[in-house]
Amino acid sequence: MAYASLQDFVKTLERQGELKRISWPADPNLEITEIADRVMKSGGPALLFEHPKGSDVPLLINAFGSEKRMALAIGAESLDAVTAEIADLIHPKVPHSLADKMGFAVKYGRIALYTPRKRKGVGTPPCQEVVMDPPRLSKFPILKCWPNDGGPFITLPLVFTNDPVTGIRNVGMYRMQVYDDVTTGMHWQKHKVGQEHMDDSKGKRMEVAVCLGGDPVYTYAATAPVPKELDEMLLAGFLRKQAVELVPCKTVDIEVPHDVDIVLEGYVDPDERRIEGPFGDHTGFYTPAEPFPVFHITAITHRKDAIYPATIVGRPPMEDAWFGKATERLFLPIIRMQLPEVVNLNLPAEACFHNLAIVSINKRYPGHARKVMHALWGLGLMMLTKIIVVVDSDVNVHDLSEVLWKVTGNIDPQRDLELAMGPLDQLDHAGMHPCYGGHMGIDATRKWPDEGFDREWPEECVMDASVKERIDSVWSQLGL
Ligand SMILES: Cc1cc2nc3c(=O)[nH]c(=O)nc-3n(C[C@H](O)[C@H](O)[C@H](O)COP(=O)(O)O)c2cc1C
Ligand SMILES: [Mn+2]
Repeated sequence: MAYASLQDFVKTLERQGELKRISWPADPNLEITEIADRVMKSGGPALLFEHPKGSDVPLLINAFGSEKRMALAIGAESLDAVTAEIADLIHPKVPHSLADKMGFAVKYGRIALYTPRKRKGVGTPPCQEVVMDPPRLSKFPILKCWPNDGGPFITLPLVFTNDPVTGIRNVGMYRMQVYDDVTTGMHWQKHKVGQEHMDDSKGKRMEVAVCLGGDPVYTYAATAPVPKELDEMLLAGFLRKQAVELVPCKTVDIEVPHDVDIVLEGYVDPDERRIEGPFGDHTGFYTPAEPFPVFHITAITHRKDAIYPATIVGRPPMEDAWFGKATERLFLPIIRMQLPEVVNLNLPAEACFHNLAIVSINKRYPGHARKVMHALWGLGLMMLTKIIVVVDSDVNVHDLSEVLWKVTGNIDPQRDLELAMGPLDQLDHAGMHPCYGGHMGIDATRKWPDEGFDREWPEECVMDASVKERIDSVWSQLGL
């Protein structure tokens, strides 16, 4: 379902008991982090700080911070429901009856309806109700998150750029350090599409628009690792079952969703770099200050009732765990398109998503686990996965106790490790080189004779079904 605005989402969360309002004037300088961190770590609600110190714009945080809220944000009943929907889209049942055929046509016809389009309404679009003169970032309660941070930064920006060659839109989430009222950093990392657009702009200034808020599905879409050819706003339209309606910016040739809360318009100059950071990062460590591109603001527009959306990153689990979990569930059917042997996937939040992937497979031939490791390292941003653990299909990848039992028991480290080199996440602090270093695969599947294992693989200890039934029937009498 589509939300008319971020305000609308706030009301939905409130109705469902998922949001707390805080009228105490918490300071965006560190205090909001301390409050939000405690609430995130304990699975608490979304928080709306109505009067953050020093700003008259309310701040929303932890709005995506549970499975229920993330599902609500992307318009789904649950994250697994989205997996099923995407699987159905990719593997449609071949229509036989007339009714099936009509359903088929309706389903695929609808996708065209989800393509982003120009705004239907007339008059001033909500996101341009106020044109700030002069533009002033200090109006907003931008967080300084951790004591040794290089300054405040915008934590949930939706960065819109157009491919200088093909014109295809990209929306990514890249943090933006605030340098002054009209200048910020632009932390698109080496492997990200924003950086690629800048590389392809042949030294010319590249226009950028940054949105904050609006339908929360836009925020999820900006974090999704979709292929470069696919517009994140089409994904957003598909998830919310309604096309995203776009309006042109005032000073740059970029279109943005009409309903977002705040728009920062401006440009980056491919030749300019400025020291960005250090910042406490989603790895739970500070990542060092480094030169990154600079974003110059040419205009700021916003809704009259704008809410400033924010998150914090730090030692996991944090709110961003749910962005990762939504991606894990949405992309599982897409991974299965290329690797049908994959049964399930777990990217544990504690391992920051790119440090560990646990994958279960239907093993069909010797060396199959290693084939899956290399295939995943060749798939989009999965290339950054430091450790891949492969287990048999009967292992529940989400039960870390079961995974640890099977992995430690099933491997001979001399035989079952696959060591390779490859790209690493730019935030990885341990790699041999920045952005490049070791990858490890652990083949924790049962070993087969044609993999050189000629002893018998042991049987698991499982109770007889008849004994279980008998004990079930007397269980209540045992007082246990
Ligand atoms: C809260 C949050 C903050 C993020 N910050 C950054 C960042 O500063 N730089 C970056 O390159 N990616 C960051 N990411 C990850 C990207 O948004 C993600 O890789 C996305 O797929 C990039 O989009 P792209 O493939 O269109 O470049 C962040 C993700 C989240 C959830
Ligand atoms: Mn993208």
